Amino acid sequence: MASSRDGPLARPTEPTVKANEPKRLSLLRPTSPSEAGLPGEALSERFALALERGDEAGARQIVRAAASNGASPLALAEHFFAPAMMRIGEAWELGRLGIAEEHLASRICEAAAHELRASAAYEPSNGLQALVACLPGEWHALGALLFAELLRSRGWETSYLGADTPVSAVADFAARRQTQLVVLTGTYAPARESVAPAVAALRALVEPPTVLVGGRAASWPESAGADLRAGSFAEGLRLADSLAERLHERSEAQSLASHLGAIGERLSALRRERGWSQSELADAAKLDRTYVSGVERGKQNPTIGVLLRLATALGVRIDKLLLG
Ligand code: B12
Repeated sequence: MASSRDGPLARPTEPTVKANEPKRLSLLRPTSPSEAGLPGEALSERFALALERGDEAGARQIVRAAASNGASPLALAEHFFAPAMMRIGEAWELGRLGIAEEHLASRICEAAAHELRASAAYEPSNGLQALVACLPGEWHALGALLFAELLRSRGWETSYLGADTPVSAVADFAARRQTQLVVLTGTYAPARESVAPAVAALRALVEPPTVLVGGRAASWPESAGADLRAGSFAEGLRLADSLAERLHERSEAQSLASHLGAIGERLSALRRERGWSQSELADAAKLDRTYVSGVERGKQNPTIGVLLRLATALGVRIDKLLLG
């Protein structure tokens, strides 16, 4: 897959702001030549300020502007959302912001995450199902929400179940949706105790999904039993991308094997109808008998030329072998 989609934060151009728009939108205008020269950085700074001020419309517009001007969803998650929330946490620890402001900032982030969809970097569906949920007892949901959006941007059909999701609900949902990838996230240390039971419940399913533990939980010793672990969004996406590739390769191989098997069965049936042995058919088609045997067992991938010779020898059209 193209690597350019994860490139460094694109430099978005400033969105147009009309003179009569409300004052909060003045956040979008460059305020100094250095900001004008580095609009990506300027916008991320303004996003953090909008969160501190509780300005949802401003925050959403900044993300939308950056996304529609070329910033990838991954770059926005890493350079806008994560550092801005880190700043909110620091301001809260210093007593500069209260719990209410921190809650508001989290909620605005959740709303602004939907603006990532303005990015042209969203890929069409890859036909694979993913599920993202926070471990039981885990209320830090923003990383999970953003990662769910990042998976969507990569074509995964993604269900986001949110904070504090019971293990049984995750397993049940994954089974019903035939989910190929389950992502469990954790930040708060007490959620550690749920990792092993969650992984075990998912492993016990008839078709067990791949389990990725993400966020701070990736470094917890309790997460060692998961199939995949990723501490950063970039690493998580890299693992999800390569899983998607493996799953597609596997399903292509399965599909080829089933086509070859069906062609072999048709060939064998037509030969028997004529009362021929494999050697007789091989002689008529000027092929080796062991090769004909391999085609009948679906073990050979015959060329169109070989199929034509077999069809001609049997006195049928080639589509009789290909389609029945
Ligand atoms: C916002 C916030 C909350 C909000 C969360 C709201 C929400 N909807 O998410 C609320 C108010 C619920 C909350 C509650 C609490 N919080 Co709090 N919270 C924060 C804060 C300020 C920001 C977290 C955040 O959203 N970051 C944005 C995300 C995107 O970034 P990130 O978490 O750094 O994640 C990075 C990577 O881990 C990774 N990543 C994250 N998720 C995922 C997922 C996947 C799949 C992948 C691949 C990667 C990935 O990518 C990110 C970028 O690199 C942090 C401060 C901080 N310094 O982190 C404290 C912080 C996380 N909270 C903390 C604490 C202690 C609490 C409370 C106990 C407070 C209390 N006394 O009640 C409760 C616990 C609630 C619970 N049971 O879970 C501690 C955690 C300590 C610990 N390790 O246990 C922190 C670090 C604050 C501190 N310095 O003490 N909190």
